[in-house]
Amino acid sequence: MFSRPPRYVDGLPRPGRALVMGVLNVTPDSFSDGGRYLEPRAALEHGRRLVAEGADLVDVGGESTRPGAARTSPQEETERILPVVTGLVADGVLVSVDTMRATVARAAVHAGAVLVNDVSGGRADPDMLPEVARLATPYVVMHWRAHSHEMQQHTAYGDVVTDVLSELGHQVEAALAAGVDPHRIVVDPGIGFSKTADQNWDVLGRMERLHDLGHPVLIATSRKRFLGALLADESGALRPPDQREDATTATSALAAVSGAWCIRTHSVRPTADAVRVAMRWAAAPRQVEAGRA
Ligand code: PMM
Repeated sequence: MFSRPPRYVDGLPRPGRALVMGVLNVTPDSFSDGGRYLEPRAALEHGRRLVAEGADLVDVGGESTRPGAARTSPQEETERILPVVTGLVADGVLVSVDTMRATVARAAVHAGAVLVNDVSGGRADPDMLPEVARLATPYVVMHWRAHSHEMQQHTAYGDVVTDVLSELGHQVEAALAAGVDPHRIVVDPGIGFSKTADQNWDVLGRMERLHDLGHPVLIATSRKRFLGALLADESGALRPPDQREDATTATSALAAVSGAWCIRTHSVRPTADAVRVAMRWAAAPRQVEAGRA
């Protein structure tokens, strides 16, 4: 039997279901929405739309992490996200910042962001963990092996689930050692990061094991390539990102019923519906009540 994860993160909402995090990439090159929201006004409008559709948090990112992506300069990354973070915070939106850089995290938190989502889980920037400890914000530690331009060269595992748990466990230990509050740490297995399609499915299929780390779990499968591969046509051509929505809804429901604390998604409305379905499904009594057999 697996243990259930902690259900809450200090300082964030507790709606009694998985939280829904809407993705807002202020980048020219993200794999599914790159270039659409580079203009701050378009980004703000989209952020508001995500909230109207049911996002509990909006995750604002200024650097693409798609496989093969080159890095953005820290200044450029900050300039992309700051007007968007500031605008959404002014509207009362709970904003998360998707960054691997301490300086960008600090600027966003000073502008009102309430969560730092670091896909490198403290590994890309040595200043990140002490900075998050000082900022005292909730922090997503994602399993990470290498930067985007080379991450798919780092997919060698013994047993992928055991290795991801162990490596993620070390990243969490480093965060704790730097002074990050244990009640503010979230873990994420990094679906699509240094993992083949089959390895992503192995991690998802056994995602309850992640609860053994003792922290709430965030899952982000939205529109990712392994869904495109599963749904490839007869010639082997991947299903394109904008036609992976139903698959994303299915993985969101399964992740929520498996105890995910938060689902990160581009398509908020179906994911928000899926987590409600999952919650209701999981709430059904486990035993037949007397007299109803
Ligand atoms: N994936 C992407 C970006 N940020 N953050 C977390 N915590 N987990 C993820 O798997 C993750 C992430 C991939 O890029 P996208 O923004 O285009 O989905």
